[in-house]
Amino acid sequence: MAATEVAQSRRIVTGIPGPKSLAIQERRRSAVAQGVGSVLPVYVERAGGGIVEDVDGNALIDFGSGIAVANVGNADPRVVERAAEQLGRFTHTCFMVNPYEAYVDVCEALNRITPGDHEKRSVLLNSGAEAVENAVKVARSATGRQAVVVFDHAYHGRTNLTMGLTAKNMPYKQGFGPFAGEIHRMPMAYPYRWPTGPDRCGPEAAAMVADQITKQIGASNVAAVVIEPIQGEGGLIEPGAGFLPALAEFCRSNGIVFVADEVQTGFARTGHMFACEHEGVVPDLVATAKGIAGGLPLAAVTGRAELMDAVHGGGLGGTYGGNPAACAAALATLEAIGSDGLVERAREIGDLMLGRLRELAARYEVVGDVRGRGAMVAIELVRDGDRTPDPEALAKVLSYCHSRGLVLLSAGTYGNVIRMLPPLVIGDELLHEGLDLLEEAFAQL
Ligand code: PLZ
Repeated sequence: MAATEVAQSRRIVTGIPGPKSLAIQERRRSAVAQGVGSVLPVYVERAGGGIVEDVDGNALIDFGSGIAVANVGNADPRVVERAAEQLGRFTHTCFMVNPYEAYVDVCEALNRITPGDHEKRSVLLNSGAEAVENAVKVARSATGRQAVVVFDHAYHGRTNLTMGLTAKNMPYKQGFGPFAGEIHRMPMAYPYRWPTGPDRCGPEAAAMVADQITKQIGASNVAAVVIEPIQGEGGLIEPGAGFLPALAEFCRSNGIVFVADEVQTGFARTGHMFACEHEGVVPDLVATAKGIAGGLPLAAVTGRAELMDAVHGGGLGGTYGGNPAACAAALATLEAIGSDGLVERAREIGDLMLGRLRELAARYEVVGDVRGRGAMVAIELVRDGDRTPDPEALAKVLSYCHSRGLVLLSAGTYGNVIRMLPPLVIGDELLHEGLDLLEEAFAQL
């Protein structure tokens, strides 16, 4: 059965996880390193549209997209066909040995669709972490400077450099140091938790950051400022209005490379092709991955030609970067985003979800904040009538939803944010049904 034929309805026929999943889970215990977690250990048989089907015949509603990857849906037939055609011709030659056209096609497409109409270049890689790490390499090489500025609540990956860039210790960093030097962390413009309120958050945070960079590091020592235009793992934090433009301007006037980590926000997810567009920010370098290739591993750094081309020949690369099947999948994915109108669809999804979540917030005090853009939305759970994070309530809500067949993710430095990232091809009925389950979960609390 092709993924397009996956029936678009929830179906629960066993306990969650069911007996077949539990049997695999048992084998997993003695085969897979236990450091690797799984949010909802039902083992997948097929997936398509807004549904993930497991080996026991359960059909779950997908509010995760494999962490913002399956934006065009799982196993989209156009993506599958294009990748399969490529696999049938050759699987790998290494672009650094014998290059191929699809790599160039993907770079041309990225150069065209990323913000700004300046001359650009791209390099293709395998993962989001690798993209962020290469953006830092480019920035350091082009500026001759070393310092990198990142933010509270940031997530940039699990390699040594990107662990250092990431804010949260558990589970990402604990015991894995020492970390790379010259990484400087700044306050984040977090509207819900800004002491003087959300309206003053953006400008005040920008002024603080500019002051701290100047006083503590020296602006002329900073190679790059790296930021997620909406923080994902850190709790889906949309920076206070004006923060990103002010930061970009500070970078411009100090010769600092402004790097947007669009790994989670990219490719129509937020109702723009890239989240930076929301405030008209044009980054010098953009790191992308996840949604770029419909589920195949691919990542990229795209940016100003003079920065990208400052790196010496042979300075960038990797054996698998820009694998031909992943490139073919990316080309089909980018076409699908356009022809299916997924940027607009992401906005519709956001309107529908935010509307219902605000109703929820009005009824339940535990819902402290509702936020997000497009199909990247979240609620932050708090207790005691103030903003004390409530990770226990989150655990209960997630467990209720998981057991009834809704794939739902958590996030947040304090583990108290429920994050929703449905595939952009999900239908309204499934969205409503998923939100009904969420509502039930709050009623049960
Ligand atoms: N930058 C903004 O969101 C990956 C990580 C899940 P990789 N986010 C999901 C986990 O626990 O490992 C991410 C991101 C942002 C970089 C990355 C890293 O992307 O493809 O996982 O390396």
